[in-house]
Amino acid sequence: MAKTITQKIFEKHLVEGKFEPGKEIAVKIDQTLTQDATGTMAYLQFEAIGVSQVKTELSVSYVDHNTIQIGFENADDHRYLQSIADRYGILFSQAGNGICHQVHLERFGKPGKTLLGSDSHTPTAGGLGMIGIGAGGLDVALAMAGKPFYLTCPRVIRINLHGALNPWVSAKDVILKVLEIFGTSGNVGCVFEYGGDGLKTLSVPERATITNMGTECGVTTSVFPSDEITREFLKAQGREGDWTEITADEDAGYDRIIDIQLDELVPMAACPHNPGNVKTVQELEGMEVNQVCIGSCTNSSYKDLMIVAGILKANKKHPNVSLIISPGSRQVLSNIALNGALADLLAAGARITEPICGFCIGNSQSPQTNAVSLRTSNRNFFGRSGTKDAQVYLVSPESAAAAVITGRITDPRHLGMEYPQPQMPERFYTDDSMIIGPSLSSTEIYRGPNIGKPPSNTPIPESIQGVVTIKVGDKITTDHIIPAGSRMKYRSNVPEYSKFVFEIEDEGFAKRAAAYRDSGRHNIIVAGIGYGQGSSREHAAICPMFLGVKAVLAKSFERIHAANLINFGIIPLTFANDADYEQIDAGDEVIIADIRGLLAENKPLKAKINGREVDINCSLSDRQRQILLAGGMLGRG
Ligand code: MIC
Ligand code: SF4
Repeated sequence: MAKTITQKIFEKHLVEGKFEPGKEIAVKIDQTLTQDATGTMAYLQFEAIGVSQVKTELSVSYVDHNTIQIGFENADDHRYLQSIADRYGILFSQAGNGICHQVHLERFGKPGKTLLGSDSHTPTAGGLGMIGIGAGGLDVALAMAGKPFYLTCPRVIRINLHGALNPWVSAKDVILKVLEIFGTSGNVGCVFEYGGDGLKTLSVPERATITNMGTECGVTTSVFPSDEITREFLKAQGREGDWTEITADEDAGYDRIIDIQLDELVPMAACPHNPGNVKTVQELEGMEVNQVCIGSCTNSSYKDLMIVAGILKANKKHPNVSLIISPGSRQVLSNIALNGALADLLAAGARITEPICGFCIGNSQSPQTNAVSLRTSNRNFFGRSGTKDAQVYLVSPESAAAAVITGRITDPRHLGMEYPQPQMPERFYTDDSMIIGPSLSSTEIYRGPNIGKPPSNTPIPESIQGVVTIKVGDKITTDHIIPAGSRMKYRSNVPEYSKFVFEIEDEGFAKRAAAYRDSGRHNIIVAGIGYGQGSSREHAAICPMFLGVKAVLAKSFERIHAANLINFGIIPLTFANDADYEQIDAGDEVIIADIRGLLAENKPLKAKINGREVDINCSLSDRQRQILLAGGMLGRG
């Protein structure tokens, strides 16, 4: 039978189940990655599991998110992570070595392998022909302990790219087009698999820009074939030996096929406050711009920065624009330093940061009041820049650089200059000295005062008796649920971090929820479609759990967040009739009688909300129901 790339890789890794879309399967994980903001909790959980060494082929712990280090908390976490890596057999990529996804692509990704990462943009690795999946830290901890990863077997959507991009149009415009077609919700349980004659015009980092932002559509992952272009990239990294060819069979069947003509694409922008609000740059032309941020884990590769340097060479930034550039990795930064492009960026007026997440997660470079900020990163959620009033537009490096010069949103095709076509080095300058190998000795684990214990839940109660503590709308992101930015330094300290749950939606939430919890009532969150979009941060489940949230009743959930809720014993419920959402208000009393018994027997559920009967669903596998009944994964022992 003819097979897709997705099916081929999944089937090679199947531990339980068959490749039947919609059914739960378990797969073997070859590689894992963690980053520091999710990693401390993941390793606390890994320690609690109690194995002596990681069981994967490769596990890498990156430090790239919390590197601002105001106060002792971040540095203490880094020391903790380094000592854990040393003891348990994990490679440790130190702060300053680069953003996890970019470094992983450069140094470790291998076609045909599976990668599970405690970061939602782990699908970046799909640019190399591997299956990279984002998950909560606990799932990654389990994978490091040698356990399989459970997921719904995906439906595969083929996206054929035809022709070639015109000058000034690039990979970011391709994925923004894909976002325009698919939106940011309703794609749970799918994989985007790319094909078509246009692939031969796209390098691995360009492909990785596309797979990186597939995450914004909510798909399980995105994957490209591994071909001669993949081989060339690995060769330039000194890793040709890691190459294998992976292609889809000619007649492979897909759930849906989409065709995109690359030469018809134009510069695009995702408008505030969602990556799915796509317009053409031309439609926005002329809008004054205050800040331009280039980099993050997407569009921060050597080629991206060389194009920007080519555009800005012999130009100065507009005086009213603050220009921030965050290279994706120390490798990228070193290569542009060695070839002189860094000097061109500095001469144009760029502020170069270390290769970290930085501006992308709002823990530095927040823009001025009411700013228009153009960014090449992947998320423009409300409040994510660190200010509540910024209008963030996501664009390509070309469109970003054009605005740097003019001070206004500008279609880069209107700059009237020649499109820079940088030569790719045959061999990148590489230096892995900031990736520390483990000694596997009985290293003492360093625990600073910021590091608490991994919290766990109590088993699901007989009945739920509580209150709708908050009612929120559609597409609530994990940034709404628990902000990152300046609050992210409390990732290892759940009681402290929990004070900020729903901070940007409703400042009173945390206190109210804690008071209900302390008076013995359960907290219930009511939400619209796509609840939990965005990051993999399991704190969006752990902190509500700490505040006594027992269930979320939503029209629909996004994949990673739903899994995190289950892992921490919070029941993800959906409306049988979405219209009931309208009848519910914050403060309504909720009773779900005998929920424990009904869940155990997989029987239909009913809630009584403000005295009205509401039909609700809890569509889970047997395994998931068992986890929930135990109060989450850690409750299962
Ligand atoms: C993000 O882009 O939102 C993050 C910060 O990388 C998160 C992980 C986290 O919250 O630590 C993600 O994408 O998973
Ligand atoms: Fe870091 Fe931003 Fe990428 Fe998340 S999306 S990993 S915060 S650069």
